[in-house]
Order: sequence, then C-alpha cells, then structure tokens
Amino acid sequence: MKKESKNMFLIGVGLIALVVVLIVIFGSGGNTSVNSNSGNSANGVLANSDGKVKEFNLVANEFKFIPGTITVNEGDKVILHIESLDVEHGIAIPQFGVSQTLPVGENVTVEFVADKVGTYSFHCNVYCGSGHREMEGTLIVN
Ligand SMILES: [Cu+2]
Repeated sequence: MKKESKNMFLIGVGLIALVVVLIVIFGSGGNTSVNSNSGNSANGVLANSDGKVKEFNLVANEFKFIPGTITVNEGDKVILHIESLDVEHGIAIPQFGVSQTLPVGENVTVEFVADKVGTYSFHCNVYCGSGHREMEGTLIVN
C-alpha cells in the first residue's frame, strides 16, 4: 500500500515536471521585447557596411548569464563564446534566430547579425532547475 502511494506521488511529480517543460518550450514565443525601431526592410543584405565584428565571452552558471547585458551597434556581427559551468543550459534570442544548447564545459559559439535596433531579452531554453525561468540577459542594439 505504502509503495503504491509513493509511486502515485512520483507519477504526479513527473507530470508536473512535464507540464513545466512544455510551458517553457511553448511559452518562449510570448516574450515581449521593446523594439523601438522595427520595420527595417531586409533586402538580403547581411549587414550594414560599417558593421563591426563584436566578440563576447559569456558564462552560463546557476541561473545567470555573465555578463548579463551585451551592447552592440546596429549592423554588427555578434559572436558569443559561451560556456556553461554547472549544468546544461541553453541560449535563445528569438528575434535573431538564435537557439542553442550549452552542454557543460563546452565552449559554444553563437553568431548573428544585429540588424534591428532595440532592447531584447535572451534566455535559457534548456530546463536547468529552480531558477530556469529567471535565467535571462539583455541584448541592446543601438
Ligand atoms: Cu535553464
């Protein structure tokens, strides 16, 4: 009897975890970003001619990205080198098509062109524990 109720409890916990994961996966599209200057016409041009390459080293650890804010200029090619220190994390910047898993101890490189001015949030998209939902940073494109 006791064992059976324990099993039921475990099934319940498993279901809750599944729901949380589904919410995280399907809910990530609903991010509101402050996009002050959208509507640029993209004519297949990769970057403004004056765009520079901006490289950053990031660490993902215990529900934070360090540094938490990245500032670039419109048209810059942005290269992020990211290493996760504790558990597997991820990074997603939906507005720039970035969605990447960050296995522990691996240096992962992410590249995109910051072709839209605005302030965007990037977030962890691999469930990593209790602080997962708060794990985000800010990308500022001037
Ligand atoms: Cu996470």
